[in-house]
Amino acid sequence: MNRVLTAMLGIATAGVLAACGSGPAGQSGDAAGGEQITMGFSQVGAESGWRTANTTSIQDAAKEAGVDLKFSDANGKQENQISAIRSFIQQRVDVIAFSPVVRTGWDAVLLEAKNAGIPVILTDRAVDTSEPDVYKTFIGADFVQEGQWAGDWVVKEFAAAPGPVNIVQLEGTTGSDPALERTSGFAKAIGVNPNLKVIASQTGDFTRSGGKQVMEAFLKAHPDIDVVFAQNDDMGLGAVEAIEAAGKKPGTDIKIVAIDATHDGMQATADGKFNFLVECNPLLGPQLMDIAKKVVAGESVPNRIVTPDQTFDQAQAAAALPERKY
Ligand code: GYE
Repeated sequence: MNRVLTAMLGIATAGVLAACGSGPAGQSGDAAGGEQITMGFSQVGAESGWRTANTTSIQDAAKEAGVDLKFSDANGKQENQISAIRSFIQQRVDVIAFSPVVRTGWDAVLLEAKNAGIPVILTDRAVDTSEPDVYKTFIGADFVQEGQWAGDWVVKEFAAAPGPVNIVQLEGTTGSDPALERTSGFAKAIGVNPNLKVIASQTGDFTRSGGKQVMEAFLKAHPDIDVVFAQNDDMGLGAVEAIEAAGKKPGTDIKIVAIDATHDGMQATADGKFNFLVECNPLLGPQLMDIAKKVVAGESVPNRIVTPDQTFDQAQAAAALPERKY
C-alpha cells in the first residue's frame, strides 16, 4: 500500500514538475550565450544532516549563480529519481544533475537524456554504467579514502591491543556508492592487523533512527563491542543514544568513528561521545553551478572532480566547531 502511494506521489511530483516547465525546446538554448540556464536536479531525499546541508548548498548556489533550478526530492526511491529525470528531459532543461541513491540501474534513463542531447552531471555519488558518455562529470568525495581514514584511526588507536578488537559497522544505504566504497576502504585499512575484526555489519540507511535500531540489536547480540564504525554522523548519533540507553558510555566504553563531520557530529566529537571524524564536504553547490555553466556552454570539463576532505580528532573538532558551516 505504502509503496503504491509513494509511486503515485512520484508520478504526481513528475507531473507538477512537467507543468512548471520553462518552455519549449530552444527557448533556453541561448544559455551558452550567457543567458540563464535551467537545471533539473534530483536529490536522494532528506535522510541526514549531510543531505540537508547539501540541498541548501545547491539551492543557494543556484540563486547566486542565476541558475533556474528545478529541484525534486526522491524520498530515497530510485523510481522517483528516474521519473524526475524523465520529466526534466520532457521539459528540455539545459542540464540535469543528480545524486544517485544507488549505483546500478541507470542505463536506460541516462541514454534517454543522451539521446535528447541533455548533458548530465553526477554529484555526490557515482553510478555503474557500461554505456559510454552518458554523463559529463562526477563531482564528489573519494569515499574509499574516507573509509580508509576511519580504518587507519582504528588501527592506530588499537595498535597495542593484546587480543581481538570487536568492531561493529553501521552501513549506509544498501547499494549506494558511499556505503560500498566506505566499507571497502575501511576493510582494507584494518586488514593490516588480524586482531581487528568486524563482528557485525548492517545497514542503518544513513538515518539516525536506523543507526539507533541496528545498534540496539548489536548491543543485545554482542556484549563485548569495542568500536562502532558509523558510515555517517546520523547513524553514529543514533548509536550514541542506543549505547547510553544500554548504560554504557559512548566514546569511552565503546569508541565511535564516523564520517561526514556535520555540525552535530563535530559537537558529539567535541563532547567526547565520538572519538574520530572523517569529513565529507556537502557544500557542492557552487562547484556544481560552475561546472554546469561550462558544460552547457560546450566547454570540456574533467570527467572526475574529487572534492577534498580532512579528519578531526576530539581536540580538532572542538577547535573547528565555532566556524563550522554545516
Ligand atoms: O555521507 C550521508 C548521506 O552520499 C556522501 O549520504 C553522501 C552520504 C552522506 O546520507 O550522510
